[in-house]
Amino acid sequence: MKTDVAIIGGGPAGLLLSQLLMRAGISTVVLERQTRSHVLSRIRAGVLEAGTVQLLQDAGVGERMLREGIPHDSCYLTSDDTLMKIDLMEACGKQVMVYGQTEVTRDLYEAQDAMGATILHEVSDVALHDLTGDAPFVTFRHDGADQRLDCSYIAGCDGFHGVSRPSIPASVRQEFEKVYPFGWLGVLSRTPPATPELIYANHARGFALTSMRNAMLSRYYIQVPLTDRVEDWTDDAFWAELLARLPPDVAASIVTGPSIEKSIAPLRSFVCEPMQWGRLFLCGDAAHIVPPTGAKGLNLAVSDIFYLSRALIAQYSDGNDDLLARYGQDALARVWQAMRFSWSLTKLMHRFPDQTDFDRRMQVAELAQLAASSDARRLFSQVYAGLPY
Ligand code: RFL
Ligand code: PHB
Repeated sequence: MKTDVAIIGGGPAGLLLSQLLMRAGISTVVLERQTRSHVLSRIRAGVLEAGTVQLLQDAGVGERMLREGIPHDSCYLTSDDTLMKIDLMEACGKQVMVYGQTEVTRDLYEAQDAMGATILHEVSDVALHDLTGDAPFVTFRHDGADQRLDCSYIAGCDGFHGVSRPSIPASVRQEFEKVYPFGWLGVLSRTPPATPELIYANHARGFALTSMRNAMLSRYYIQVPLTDRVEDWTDDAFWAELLARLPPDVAASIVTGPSIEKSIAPLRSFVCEPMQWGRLFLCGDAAHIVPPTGAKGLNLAVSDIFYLSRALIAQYSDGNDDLLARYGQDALARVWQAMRFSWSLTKLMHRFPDQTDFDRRMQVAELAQLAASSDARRLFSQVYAGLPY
């Protein structure tokens, strides 16, 4: 098999890259370890930045998102039951869009099918070869047979546990990591959302978040110790804990119901440098992980794809590889800004096991500054709604 760009991973990053490249006449093959239904069963991110919304439209996959997505002009932060509105529109002139990662991925699969894309599912033993030469190739098993895919470039879009990042020699790779001492227990329920806007709550019992997918689908999270297992949490226990962490009037408006998905995600900040090695380019979670506070994970995967698709299209259309040579540099500049924002919002909104009274006063002071200063709200909103590419 032969293609221009081999894409490892058929999550949102890999599919969006394939979609943008195919529209520019560049051939791709996507290799995905899981079945399509498995990829589409993962409940993850929910908030799209303005730039993500634009790029999805440019990729020809914006129609359903514009019809069914919910534009949000603001979000709320609470601290010990005091509610603070951050008006994104007023602060920076941008909105965000609530539209689930599952739906983005579904739209991408449909658009790719319509274009006759080659997406191979249930591939195993993927290995990358000759990355620093000008004829790299990928070997893998599919349908019980060993296969070889020759290509000009490889995009590593295979998430945090994929094979692409470890294919960069350990001697050149530098990894930056921070692991947080808690996780998020998330519940999806077929109930109307509590409030029109998202609420990030800092409470003495721990962090909580109210979010949604649509008018009849709510998404809620609570901070839990890393030792908790999802089986330990009955629906009743989850709802009781969520309500206890929200201001009483918000808690009173929550409609509870059976969970249709329940999972615990640990919180981690992680960056791999460089993001490129020879003909291999890392994108999305393969290169970096953010804690979900601030919803930057999916949006960063999309901004990586913006930089990489632009660079590959320049290379194929006029032979100019300047943008490809600086892909990692361009992507990382934005990655570190989102990294700082997610880390800082995580520190601001969670109760840490070793938190002192002094640390708590620092949170209170920072929240007071956000409440008092339109400059502080502007800086927050510019990153929350999405820095420009
Ligand atoms: P993905 O979505 O992980 O897709 C990678 C794909 O690569 C496949 N794969 C392989 N394929 C072939 N060969 C291999 N050896 C392979 N190894 C892996 C995988 O099966 C998968 O289909 O990465 P991508 O495309 O970079 O997209 C990034 C986003 O998915 C991610 O940043 C966000 O979902 C992060 N994230 C969240 N972000 C938010 O903004 N808000 C959230 O609420 C939120 N919740 C989450 C999350 C990430 C989670 N993970 C990864 C554990 C909840 C979880 C549980
Ligand atoms: C979600 O709706 O899943 C969501 C929203 C905001 C976040 C993280 C997750 O910061």
